[in-house]
Amino acid sequence: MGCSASVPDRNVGRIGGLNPENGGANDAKNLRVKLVVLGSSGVGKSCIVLRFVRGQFDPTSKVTVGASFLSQTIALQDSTTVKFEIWDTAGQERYAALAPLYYRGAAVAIVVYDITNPESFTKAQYWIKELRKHGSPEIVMALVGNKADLHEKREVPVQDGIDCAEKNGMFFIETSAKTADNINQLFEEIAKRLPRPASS
Ligand SMILES: Nc1nc2c(ncn2[C@@H]2O[C@H](COP(=O)(O)OP(=O)(O)OP(=O)(O)O)[C@@H](O)[C@H]2O)c(=O)[nH]1
Ligand SMILES: [Mg+2]
Repeated sequence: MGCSASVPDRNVGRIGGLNPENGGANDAKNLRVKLVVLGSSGVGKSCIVLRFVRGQFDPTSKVTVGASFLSQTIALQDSTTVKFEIWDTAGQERYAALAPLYYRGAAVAIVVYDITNPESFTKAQYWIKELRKHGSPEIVMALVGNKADLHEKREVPVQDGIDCAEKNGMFFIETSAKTADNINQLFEEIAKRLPRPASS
């Protein structure tokens, strides 16, 4: 795997990947996690977040400037609640230098590409490398192939996504923010994979 992530040194009070300094959990039943969404411009990051948080799809979604913040809480079957504090980053190249501000200290990273756009898949691999080098060592990472509704225009085979995720110890899923396919599943699977604080 060769993960050479550097460890942020502000780890005091840290519980697994949940960093209280960044709004992490401090209660075994009510988790609060910082989540960052990364990927090329136009892959559908904002639409995925909007679908998850508001249940809506915006076909005229505007490019994100800097980053936007939204939060959403879900309840799991074991009665744990997870509050996702979501940083939806801007994919345009001019904002690339800002990304560390958002992924630093994040407990979860969702790396998104568009299944109709191979360049976005290449860029996703760049973000994965970046996260492994500079993200938290315990970060939970998901690789998401979005726009799965456009299957007739598919250019990135499902297997390529599966292989890339497996190689990097990530969870993989294809989604459609347009049809809502697998959007809730994405966040539920992430929630299940979060390190839990030991109950005292
Ligand atoms: N067909 C289809 N279109 C989608 C889907 N998700 C997003 N889109 C469209 O793709 C375009 C870009 O979506 P955004 O969510 O704004 O993209 P983004 O990744 O946030 O882009 P930046 O903010 O520039 O980084 C919009 O026109 C959306 O309507 C999807 O699942 N299927
Ligand atoms: Mg956006």
